[in-house]
Amino acid sequence: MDGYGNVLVIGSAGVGKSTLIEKVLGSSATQRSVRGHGRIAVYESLSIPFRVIDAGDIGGSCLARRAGSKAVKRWSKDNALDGNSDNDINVIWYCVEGKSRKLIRQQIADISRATSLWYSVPIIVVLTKSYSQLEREDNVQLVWDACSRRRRLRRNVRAVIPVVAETYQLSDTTFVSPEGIPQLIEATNEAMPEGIKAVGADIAAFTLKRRRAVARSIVAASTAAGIAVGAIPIPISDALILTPIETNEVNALATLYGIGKGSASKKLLTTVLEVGTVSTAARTAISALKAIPGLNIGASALNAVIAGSIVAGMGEGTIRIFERIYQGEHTIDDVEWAQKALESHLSREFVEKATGAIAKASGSEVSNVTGKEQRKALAKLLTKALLSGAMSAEDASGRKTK
Ligand SMILES: Nc1nc2c(ncn2[C@@H]2O[C@H](COP(=O)(O)OP(=O)(O)OP(=O)(O)O)[C@@H](O)[C@H]2O)c(=O)[nH]1
Ligand SMILES: [Mg+2]
Repeated sequence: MDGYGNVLVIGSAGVGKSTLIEKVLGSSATQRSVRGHGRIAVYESLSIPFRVIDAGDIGGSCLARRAGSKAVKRWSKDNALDGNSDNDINVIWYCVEGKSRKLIRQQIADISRATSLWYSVPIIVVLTKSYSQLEREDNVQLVWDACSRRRRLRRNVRAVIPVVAETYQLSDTTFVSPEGIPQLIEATNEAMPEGIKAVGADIAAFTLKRRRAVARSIVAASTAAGIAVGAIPIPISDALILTPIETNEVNALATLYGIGKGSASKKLLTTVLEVGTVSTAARTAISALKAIPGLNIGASALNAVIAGSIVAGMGEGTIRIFERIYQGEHTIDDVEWAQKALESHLSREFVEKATGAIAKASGSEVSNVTGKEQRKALAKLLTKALLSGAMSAEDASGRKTK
């Protein structure tokens, strides 16, 4: 591909470079094997206007740095020999683990050295694994402070972005949602030289796709949480038991689609939540699901699957609403429209799909296993049935085994 910008990813072993790249480029990314220098990997995706080059751990020891920069140089040269003109590094993602302040301080000290070869290339500092929401702001400030003391970094560091590339599970029912990927794509495009920059509309279309993938992983994690809560043997008389999970789900989706915390959006969010918890639509959906005849699964599995369905249906309906607001087709003041849209989603299409999924759940793949295994199988089945469109298994599962 010609006319492409190149992003070089630098960071110590295990900071999360591969995970980050995978989530930015999506499952359609192809990895090009790089001639003669196995340690660097080059990723391309048709739907993103830049190449991503994973140089491995070149921030750490002097030796690693030398080997790494040599490999990147060789790549540039080979690329030029192949007749490609776009072999310059245009932007650097410097990855630092955002989990501990001590680590951040240490790794920031290395930025200068690790990037010295690319003297005037813009740098985006990515705080990977930024699981603690409370610390994100302080950590970003910490990085800016550290960079402001060095002239080259002051000039080159363009953005500091806390990222959670994939869902981080805290317990069966709580998790940290992915965050920061769309911001990273936008900031990267912003930092590209003028001739390479993608036009606004292209980037918007691309981040919309990435947002959708992130949204679905939020809903998938919420659904799994709903299943875990539903499996606890207390009767679900109404959907109230799911309120904390749905609140978390809706808030995470709102953040993802840039729906703020002001009073206007508060009304929208409250309304959306009411539809999913106390509304007639939610109750009717639950009774409809409970009334499916001839199910061959135990009471606790049935409760679990109903709870999961409601959370998944809510999530899918909410994504549709937030996407349309994000695209400017509606505003956050269109509360009545949102309410109707979600109610109609929960009452027709959803019940139909969920009924199919639940009937399937009484089949062997779910009823042959118990406990955690069963909950996992249920989560897989529900996200597959209830989240529309082309959601890849990777997007749905959140955690990928390596
Ligand atoms: N839940 C979660 N796990 C993450 C995230 N980022 C990284 N990890 C985990 O951290 C570990 C290391 O991540 P990698 O992406 O392999 O790190 P890397 O920088 O490519 O590591 P090397 O290739 O060895 O240098 C893996 O087990 C990842 O699953 C994240 O955002 N969320
Ligand atoms: Mg890796």
